[in-house]
Amino acid sequence: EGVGGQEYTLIKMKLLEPYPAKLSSLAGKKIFLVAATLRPETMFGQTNCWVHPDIKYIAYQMKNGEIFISTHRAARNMAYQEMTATQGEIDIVAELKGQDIMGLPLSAPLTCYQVIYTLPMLTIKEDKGTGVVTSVPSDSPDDYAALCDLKRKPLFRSKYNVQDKMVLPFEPVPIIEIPDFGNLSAVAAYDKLKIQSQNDKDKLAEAKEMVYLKGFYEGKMLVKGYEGQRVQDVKKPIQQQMVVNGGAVLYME
Ligand code: A2H
Repeated sequence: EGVGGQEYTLIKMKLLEPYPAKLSSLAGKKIFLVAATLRPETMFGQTNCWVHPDIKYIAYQMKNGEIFISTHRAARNMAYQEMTATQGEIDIVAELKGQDIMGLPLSAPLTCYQVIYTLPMLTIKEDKGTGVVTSVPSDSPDDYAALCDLKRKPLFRSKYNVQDKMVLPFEPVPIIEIPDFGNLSAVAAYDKLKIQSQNDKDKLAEAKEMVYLKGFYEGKMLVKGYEGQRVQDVKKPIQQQMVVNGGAVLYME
């Protein structure tokens, strides 16, 4: 544990009011679920936000008056990085379980969907990033598999109190073209390997291997403003664009 290692982009996904019971005392304040990603250039394709129903999260006060939601572990890292309201400390305003923040509407940077929802992902690790993951099913096999699970299984949705409207209208968005994989590389890899669910660990690892390096070196952007540019060339500029516009912050762990 500690600071200094991997740099992540923290995507700020703004919670829309009215807030749920456990956060109702925070009405009028800006609350963000923050998701750690290594792929800022894919944020044009966000379709939802993943939280684990059984993981504990906290809401806490940041330096600029905003409130972030993440695991306690990530909050501690942010405290060390002088991002929280009191330097080195965490001012907790709510303690939550993933299920308390399931099915909530969010506004996220760059995505074409005006409102996206928090949905359950059972493979989230408690000890990585913030415990909150943004979902880009076009380019992440894990995200596509988890979204397919929810779309196919009404019982899985109802178990976690997720409504159809939070899942069914959301389709992967073509944002990056990769030779041999087309414009929805995660979908192509998922189909090719006949992946069955988000728990298909080995095949998902293989799918990731298939698309990542090739995507980084040969992937070309399809989105407006970046058309035809290489993934490796737009990563930093797109990260910076979000940071400047208040949609993201940098975070180390
Ligand atoms: B990535 P690394 Cl498009 N549990 O973001 C499980 N997965 C987590 C996590 C956690 N606690 N925290 C972050 N992640 C995911 C985008 C993306 C990502 C794309 C393609 C691949 C990809 C959209 N989801 O990651 O072990 C986040 O998903 C492939 C591994 O630190 C984050 O980036 O390398 C990535 O894993 C960080 O994993």
